Amino acid sequence: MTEFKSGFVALLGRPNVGKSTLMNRLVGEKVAIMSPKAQTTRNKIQGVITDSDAQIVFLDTPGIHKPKNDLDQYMDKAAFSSLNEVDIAIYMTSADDKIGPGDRYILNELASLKTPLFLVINKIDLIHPDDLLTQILAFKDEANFAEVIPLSATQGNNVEELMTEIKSYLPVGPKYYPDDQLTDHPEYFIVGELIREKILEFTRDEVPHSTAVIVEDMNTHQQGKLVINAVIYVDRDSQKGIVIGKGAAMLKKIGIGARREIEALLGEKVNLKLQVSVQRNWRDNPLFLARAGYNQ
Ligand code: GDP
Ligand code: MG
Ligand code: K
Repeated sequence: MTEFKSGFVALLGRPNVGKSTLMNRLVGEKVAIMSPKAQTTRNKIQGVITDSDAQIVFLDTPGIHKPKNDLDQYMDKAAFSSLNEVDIAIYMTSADDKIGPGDRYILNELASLKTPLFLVINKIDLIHPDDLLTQILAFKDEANFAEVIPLSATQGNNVEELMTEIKSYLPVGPKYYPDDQLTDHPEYFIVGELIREKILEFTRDEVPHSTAVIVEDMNTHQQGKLVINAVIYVDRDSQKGIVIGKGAAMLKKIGIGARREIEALLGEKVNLKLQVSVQRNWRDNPLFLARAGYNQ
């Protein structure tokens, strides 16, 4: 019997190389939610795969995959250094894109990582195999890749191979997320993120970074609606005031916006019940972070 493995995988790459498509294929539609908004400084979970022998948590690392022409934005050292804390970093490109200065810059930055770096060349269905070889050779000189995996996220070619390679690099480890949250109810975390995204969208700058959302339960139905209880945690009383708003107007707005997205995600009517609670310095509280599903 092999030991259970688990770990964190950062998925990097320029827009449109197919990161979301790959996530959808690997994890399933429900879990691979992409936010159109710029994210906070925290790593954002893109998806979690739990099977009988491993749990893989895919993270999106904001601040790295910025548009090519915006080289200054790549200089986000904090984002790069967070890559030292993951188990595998994957740099994804598209087979029909030539290697460019943006790729070179980012790969040069990644060179100092201790983390194993995979190159995933997506969209191989779009090119001739000979051109794939040219691509691989062009990239190979730019970094010391632990693995190079060409695949097609839409067709599914070689996606299993990627999974096998990821697993072979993961350490033996625990399930970070309990089964009931991620196999039966992968929605818990994602629903929390959808609520947090609405807070991000509607409140002032200081608030979103101080906010965590924990979905307490989403098991019962009342009057044909799924009842979801969630708690929004903030650092300070003043932030609680902002999130609730005058006459609870802000909380209502957050609730309505989030409910729409949750209903679209789950495909059913939802009664979303939100509470706001002050939890001072929650970012320094490992138990709280684990419960909220954040790894830092
Ligand atoms: P992201 O910005 O990196 O998340 O990219 P998306 O997943 O949104 O994909 C961008 C576009 O590329 C979409 O139109 C996808 O359908 C397409 N795409 C993704 N993977 C493949 C692939 O393997 N082959 C082809 N032909 N198109 C793909
Ligand atoms: Mg995407
Ligand atoms: K959350």
